[in-house]
Amino acid sequence: MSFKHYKKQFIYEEYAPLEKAAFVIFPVPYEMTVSYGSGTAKGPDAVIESSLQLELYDEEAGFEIWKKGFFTCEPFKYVKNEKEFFPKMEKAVEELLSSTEAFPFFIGGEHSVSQALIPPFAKKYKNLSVLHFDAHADLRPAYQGSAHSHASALYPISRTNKVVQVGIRSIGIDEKKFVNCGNVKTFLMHENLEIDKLIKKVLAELTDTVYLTIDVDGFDPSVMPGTGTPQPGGFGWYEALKLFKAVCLNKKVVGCDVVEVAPIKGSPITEFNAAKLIYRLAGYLSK
Ligand SMILES: [Mn+2]
Repeated sequence: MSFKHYKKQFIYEEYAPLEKAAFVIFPVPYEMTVSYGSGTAKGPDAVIESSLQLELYDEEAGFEIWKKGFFTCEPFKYVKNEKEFFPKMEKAVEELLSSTEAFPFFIGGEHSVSQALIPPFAKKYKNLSVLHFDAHADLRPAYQGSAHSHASALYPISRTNKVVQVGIRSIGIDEKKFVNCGNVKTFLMHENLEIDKLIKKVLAELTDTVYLTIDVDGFDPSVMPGTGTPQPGGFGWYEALKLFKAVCLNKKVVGCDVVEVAPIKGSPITEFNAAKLIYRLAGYLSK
């Protein structure tokens, strides 16, 4: 499989060729098991289009991050068939990891896509841990008849790899038994409101090599209102950035997904903020 350049480009029209790019943007507009609000299939394009409104200069990084090279791939073909989608997506990620050293940002799509995104990283990197930023624990073995539900996003990888959860403020009684059990460390939001203390604990729990999965509903809905199943009381913008920066500077972060952006017509806050988040993370990763 060759990775073709998408006609829409993240941040700047002058894209770097894949072999020179420091970052790959991989849109994954998969939407299948949404339980309430729909629209995550439109998330990747909305984020990419919003990125064109960002300043090329990042005021925190102090330089124009786009010059590191962002290669935007064609979106992974949206197949409305779980049995077909997940193995194909996983294979595509494996191929991406073997064809480039560039850091991948996957843009969802619903959170279940992480089930296909993370295993190739777990194969490539020994002792990979996952930082799971989310309002929901997503630890159900299956939900509404599907093991590939957004509510099951982290269950498979949590059977084999360390998963550290932050922002969690919605857990079903049926998934409670998987919380703080085995490989799973869960920092409930209401018990961890002091960000500096939380950061120390998170760094102590993560292994040296980390995959970052960001469900935008981990943020407070005032920051990311456009998402399928919002919950009150999430991370503020600067709190979350402080956490992500600490992880990027102290660990080897090898991949990231930003999922569950469901654009609201007439209010582009969520996709704008998600685009800024990706650009800012790229700055932290350019250290
Ligand atoms: Mn969630």
